Amino acid sequence: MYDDAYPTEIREYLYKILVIGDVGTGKTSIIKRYVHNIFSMNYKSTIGVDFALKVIQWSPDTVVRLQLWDIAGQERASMARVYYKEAVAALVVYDVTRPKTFEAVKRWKADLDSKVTLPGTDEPIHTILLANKTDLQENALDAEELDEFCEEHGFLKWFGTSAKDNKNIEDATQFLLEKILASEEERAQRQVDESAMLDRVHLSQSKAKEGCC
Ligand code: G3D
Ligand code: MG
Repeated sequence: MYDDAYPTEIREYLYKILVIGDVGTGKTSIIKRYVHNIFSMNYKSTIGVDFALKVIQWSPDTVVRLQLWDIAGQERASMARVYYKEAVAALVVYDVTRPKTFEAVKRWKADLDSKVTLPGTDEPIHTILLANKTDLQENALDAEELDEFCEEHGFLKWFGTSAKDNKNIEDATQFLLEKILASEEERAQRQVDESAMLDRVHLSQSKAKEGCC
C-alpha cells in the first residue's frame, strides 16, 4: 500500500570537500573524528591523497555523501590542480599553538582560489577556517581579528576546534553543508527561472509570428 509518509524519490548528492593546511595542524585527526568509520588507506601511493566518505541522511528524501580529501603528507608542495578539481568546499586548518601555520592560511586560500571555482561558475568554493587544537590554548583566539581575517580573505566563517576533544567539528561541517545545499538550491532555482524565461520568450515570439501578416 502506498504510504504518503515515505517519499517515493530520494535525492542523492555527492560533494567533494578539501581539507588543507600545514602539516601537523590536525587535518587527518579532524577527518577521522568526523567520519568515525571508513578511512581509505589505499589511494595514498597512487594519487597522493586519502579520502574518507561520510553519508548523511539530511532529510527524509535527501541523502548527502561527503567525500573528504586529505592531502596526506604533501603539504609542502603546491597542490596539483587535479587535486582540487570539482571540489565544492574546503576546510583550511591551522594550529592555534603555531602562529606560522596561521600565516600559511593565506597561501592555502590563494592556492585554492587560483585553482578551483564552483562547478560551472567563476565563484570561489565555500571555504571555512578551522583554528584547531583549542584544547591546548584556550585563549588563543581573538574573535574580532578572526572575523576581519575571514572577511578579508573570503572565508565564510571560522570555528575554534579540537579534534582531541571533539569540539566544534560537527558544527563546522554542518554549517558548511548548509551553505553547499543552499547554493545548490539557488542554482536549481536559477535554472528553473531561466527555462521559464526562455519559454516565455518562445511563446511571445510565436504569438508575434501569428499576429503578423
Ligand atoms: P595533519 O594531518 O594536519 O598533518 P594530524 O595532522 O591529524 O596528523 O595531527 C598532528 C598531531 O596533532 C597529532 O599528534 C595529533 O594527535 C595532534 N592533534 C590533532 N588535532 C589535535 C587537537 O585538536 N588537539 C591536540 N591536543 N592535538 C591534536 P601526534 O603526536 O600523533 O603527532
Ligand atoms: Mg595528515
